[in-house]
Amino acid sequence: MNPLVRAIVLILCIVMFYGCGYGRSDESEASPIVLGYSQLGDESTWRSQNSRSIINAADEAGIKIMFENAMQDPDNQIKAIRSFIAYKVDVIAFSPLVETGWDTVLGEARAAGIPVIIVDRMINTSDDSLYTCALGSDFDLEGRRAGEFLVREFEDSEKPVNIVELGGTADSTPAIGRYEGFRDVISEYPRFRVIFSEDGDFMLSKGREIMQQVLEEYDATEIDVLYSHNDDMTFGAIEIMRDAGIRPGVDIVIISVDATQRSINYLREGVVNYVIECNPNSGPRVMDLAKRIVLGEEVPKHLYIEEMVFDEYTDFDAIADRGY
Ligand code: GZL
Repeated sequence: MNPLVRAIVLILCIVMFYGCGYGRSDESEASPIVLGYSQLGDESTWRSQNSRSIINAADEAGIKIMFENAMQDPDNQIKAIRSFIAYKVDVIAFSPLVETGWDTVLGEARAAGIPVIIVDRMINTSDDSLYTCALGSDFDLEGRRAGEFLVREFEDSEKPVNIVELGGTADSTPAIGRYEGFRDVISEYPRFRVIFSEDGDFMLSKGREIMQQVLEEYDATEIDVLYSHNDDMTFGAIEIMRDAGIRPGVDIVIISVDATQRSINYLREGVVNYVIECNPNSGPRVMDLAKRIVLGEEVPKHLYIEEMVFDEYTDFDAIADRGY
């Protein structure tokens, strides 16, 4: 081949290879996409289902996944992301335990030309070029829904309403949103008073411990509402209430977030009064985004998962088994 023609062909190949974003021209002909996924831990029923959703969806999508569980340690997530970079994966996805501390390692991924998808929770950064897309829940809306339920539930009385709050992991997006969204609503009504709020890390054991502590500090008759940032902490608190002769859902109104099958069952039995869904089944959408990004397609910067609420008026026979 004429040297000039060969040079032109080579330049065209290079332009085509790098011109479509992240180096894949046609998925059908290339080897499987390699996704590095850093999961934050295994702290709750919700998280276990989220991990199953991610892993199963990768398999169904024909994506090779390197799945690392950080066991609630953000340093482990940073190490995992660095290993994905060293391995030269096609795309990185992760659910950040907390919102801060990610700029450096995501800067390394960007320098390596590896796109990043943020899943479930969010990061707090001034540089949104550090990630290609974020798929998660609207945690502020979840908190607002909890507050709006209380306003309706207590609309017929003027007496003070004392609230105990079991918060999620400090500095995590769900804990921040559920805390702030809730207060955005109840702050309009001075009679709603949060008398106790503590970080329970979304864990059943800590929900138990904190409720035990609350009942040492307050008489049960002083508590009107338990607002819990996730079902597992709710389940721990219910155990302690029952041990103390308190009727959960009757003596104390209970609001819980996630909507696992057990919380739906408790709602049906009147043990819990309001359940706010937080959908863990993001796997298929993560894999679809990964494919589109690797093929060089533009994707929206922020995507939210549709979620619903359940209360005593819910048609329980119409609800499919949650599966977790
Ligand atoms: C919310 C998710 C939270 C769940 C908890 O998207 O990050 O973490 O609400 C889980 O159950 O532990």
